[in-house]
Amino acid sequence: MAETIFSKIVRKEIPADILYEDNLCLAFRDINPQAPVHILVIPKEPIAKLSDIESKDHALMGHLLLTVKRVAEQEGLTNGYRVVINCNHDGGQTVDHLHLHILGGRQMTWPPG
Ligand code: DGP
Repeated sequence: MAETIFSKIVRKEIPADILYEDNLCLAFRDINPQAPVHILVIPKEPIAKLSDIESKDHALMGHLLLTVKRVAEQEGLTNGYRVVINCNHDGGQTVDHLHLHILGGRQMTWPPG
């Protein structure tokens, strides 16, 4: 897949406000926050989008969700939060490196735009 800005963040070639890191993933604050707390959780492996994951990725996907829970707790989102994965063009995805948005710190509304 084509290189994205998120691969550069993984390699620490550009700065990001990193909140959690392990051998599989990274969590950092979104540069354009849509809520008081807006964090992105990404796999270090550059999977482009959700529709590209395969059976071999099932443990990684579970790890990403457990990381969402860990980081949300770390951020004190005890009242809840929203997790969003935008997939491909119609999903509103703008960076072609799989990422989970954690949005919190305010009441979310439904339906999303
Ligand atoms: P999406 O629309 O789901 O592809 O979301 C991409 C998000 O990535 C968007 O909310 C803004 C964020 N973003 C884009 N470039 C950067 C960057 O260089 N640093 C950080 N921290 N976030 C970025």
